[in-house]
Amino acid sequence: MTEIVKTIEKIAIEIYEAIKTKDTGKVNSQNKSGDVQVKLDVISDEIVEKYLLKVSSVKEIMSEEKEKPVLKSGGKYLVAYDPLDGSSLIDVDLSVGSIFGIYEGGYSGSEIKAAVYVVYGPRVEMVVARDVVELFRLNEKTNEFEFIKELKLKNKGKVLAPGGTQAKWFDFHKKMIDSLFKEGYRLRYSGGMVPDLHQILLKEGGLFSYPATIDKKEGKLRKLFEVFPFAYVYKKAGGGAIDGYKDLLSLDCKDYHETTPCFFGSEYEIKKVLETYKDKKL
Ligand code: AHM
Ligand code: MG
Repeated sequence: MTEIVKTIEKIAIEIYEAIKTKDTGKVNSQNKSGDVQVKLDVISDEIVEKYLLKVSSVKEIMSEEKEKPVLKSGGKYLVAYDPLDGSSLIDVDLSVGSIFGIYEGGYSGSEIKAAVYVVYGPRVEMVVARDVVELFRLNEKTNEFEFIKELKLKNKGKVLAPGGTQAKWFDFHKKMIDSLFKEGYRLRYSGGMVPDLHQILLKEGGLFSYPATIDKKEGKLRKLFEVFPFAYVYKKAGGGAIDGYKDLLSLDCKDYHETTPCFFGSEYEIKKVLETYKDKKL
């Protein structure tokens, strides 16, 4: 596992360099989820593949940008990753990130063994969740990631990151978000799940939601590359991660690119979501 984390450090440094120096334009293709790819999606995917396929403990890799996994010989870990999450924000110079879920045995919520994400912001930060959740920061002078602190969520936060198209929200979802704002929560939403979830984690509480909507009952965010890794991080940090009804890590995954509604937050806000959703049918 340490070998994988060390490799992700090298990947992060190279992707960050690409973000700073390469063309931020689009390519003429879509990925499996139908998203228009930017050149940096493709470049980042190539960087991750190049490094991870050399790691002896890795058995297989699966990218948000690929149709199916790439296998190698030996190893036991399956690494599912989103090489450049939030890439639609690349041209407006907002923070983006990379997300990695490390699985053993298969790709389901119960088989995730560790999660790592990297935020490319004014600073490059990496969060590693194993038994505990740890924050590291890139020292650009030495090109080393330095340990900063352990991350823990408090029982309740002050910020909300409510995703999805509001015109398509279910009424009960809208009422829940409105009532949280009436309690005094402030809006903190950039449209990149990595910086949005990073903010809530570092501010020690709050709620990120990407719900089922009238037109998309299965939400937008992908289980393997985005949802399970962040569910692992939030649960290990003492918070919760649910699909509205159930623990996200209790879900299976039948298709590599399957999506699910998702809510990540501290205990108080997750309880509110459960109370709101419990008797609602989508
Ligand atoms: P991406 O992997 O194509 O970048 O999509 C994931 C991103 C998340 O970072 C973010 O929370 C969500 O898509 C926002 O989507 P939208 O703007 O479509 O609501
Ligand atoms: Mg993504």
